[in-house]
Amino acid sequence: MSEIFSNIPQIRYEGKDSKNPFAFKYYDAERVIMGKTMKEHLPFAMAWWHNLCAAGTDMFGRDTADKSFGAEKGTMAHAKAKVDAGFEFMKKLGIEYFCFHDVDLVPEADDIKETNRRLDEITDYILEKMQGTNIKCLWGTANMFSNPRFMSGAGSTNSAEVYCFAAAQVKKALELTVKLGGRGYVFWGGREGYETLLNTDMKFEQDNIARLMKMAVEYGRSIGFEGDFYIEPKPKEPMKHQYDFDAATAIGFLKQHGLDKDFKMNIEANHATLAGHTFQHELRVSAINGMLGSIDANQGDMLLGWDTDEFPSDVYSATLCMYEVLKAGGLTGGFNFDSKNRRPSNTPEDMFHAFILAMDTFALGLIKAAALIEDGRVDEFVKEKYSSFTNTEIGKKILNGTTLHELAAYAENLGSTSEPQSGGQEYLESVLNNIMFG
Ligand code: XUL
Ligand code: CO
Repeated sequence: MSEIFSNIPQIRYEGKDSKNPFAFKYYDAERVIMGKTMKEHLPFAMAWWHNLCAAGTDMFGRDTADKSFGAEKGTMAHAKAKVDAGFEFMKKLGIEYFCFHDVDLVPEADDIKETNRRLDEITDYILEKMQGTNIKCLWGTANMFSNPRFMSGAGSTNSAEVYCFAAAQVKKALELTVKLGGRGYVFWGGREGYETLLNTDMKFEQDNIARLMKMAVEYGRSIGFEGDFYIEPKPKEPMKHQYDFDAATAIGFLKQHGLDKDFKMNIEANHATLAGHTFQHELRVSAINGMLGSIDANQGDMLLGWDTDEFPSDVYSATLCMYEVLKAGGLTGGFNFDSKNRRPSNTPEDMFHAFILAMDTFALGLIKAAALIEDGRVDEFVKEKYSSFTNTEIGKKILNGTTLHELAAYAENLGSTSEPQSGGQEYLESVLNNIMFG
C-alpha cells in the first residue's frame, strides 16, 4: 500500500545535538532509567480524535488542515483511510497505543444499529492492522457530548430515553475496547453538569451517573474487561459546572457510590489547571488514594481560561509529573497525547513535529525526575520536615493513637511555642533548577 505520509521518514533517536527536525533529541526508547526502558516508563498513545479527525475548525473558522487522507470525508472509505494514516503515523513515531471515542472511528448514522454495524466493520479492520505490530488500544470511550440529544447530559440527563442512548453507547464502546484489547475505559463527563441550579436536581443527576457507571462495571466484567475504568476530571467546559470537577471530587464520588475498586483517575494536565490546580497536584491526589491510572498529556495556556489542548512543551511540568509517576511506581494506563496542533500548524509535517516535541518533553521529564529522585535532596528535606513525628516520643504517640487530654497536657508543659522550622521553598526550587540545568 502506498504511504500517506510519504515524505516523512521513520523518526529515530539522534541525541541532543541533532538538528534533524524529524529525529528525537531525548526520547531514546531503549534507554534504561531506574531499571526500566523509556518505552516501558512512557506508554505513549495517539488520540484518534485530535490527530486523525480534528482539522482546525474553531468557533470562528473552518478547517485549515487536510485530514481527508485521500478519501471523501463522512464515508467508510474515509474511516479506513484514517486507520491507514493512524497506523502509519504511529509506526513512524514508535507509538504503541491509541485512544478512541466510538464516533471518532466512523461517521455516526441516524440509527444506532447502523452506527454499531459500521463500528464492527472498522474495528475488524483495525484488528487486521494491529496484526504483526506492537500497536494496541490504551483506552476507549463513548462520545456522549457531541450529539444534540446529550445537551442536558448523558448519565445526568433528565430524559430516560436519552439515558438509554447513553447506555447503548457505553455498552458498545466497552465491547469495542475489549475487542481491541484496551487497557482502560474512560468516562469524561463533558455534559455531566449544569448551566443553572434553578433547573437541576443535583443529587438525582449524580445518583443516575453512578447507576450508569455501576452497570458499565457489571457489563464490562461480564464480557472479560479486566482493565481499569477511569474518570477524567474536568471542572468546566462545555458545561458551566461539571460534576467531576477535580480528582478529589471524583474520588469522593467514587467512594460514596462504592465504585472505587474498579475506577482510577485519568488526569489531564489542562483540566488540572482549569480547576485551579497544578498538574502535579492532581497526580498527587490520585496517587495518595491509590487511583493514579492514566494521563492525558497536554498543556493549557495560563493566559486563556479554556481547554487549549496544546502539545506538552513545559519540561518543568513534565518533570514534576514524572516525579509523581515514578514515586507511584508507574501507571497502569499510559500517556495519551490529548493534544492538537495549533490551527495555523496545518501540515502533515506539523503533526509529526508536535509528537516529537511532546515525546521529547516527557523523555526529558523522565530523565530529570529520575535525577531528582536519585539526587535525594528533596526527599531528604521532606523526610526531615516531618521528623518530629518519627523521632520524638510525643510524635510517635500521635501516630500510634493518643488523646486530646494527653496532647493538651504536653502542650501546657512546653511553655512557649517551639522554634518554627523553615519550609525551604526557595532552596528546593534551586535544587530543582540545579537538576534541570546541571
Ligand atoms: C475533553 C477531553 C476528552 C476526553 C475523552 O476535554 O479531554 O477528549 O479525554 O472524552
Ligand atoms: Co482528555
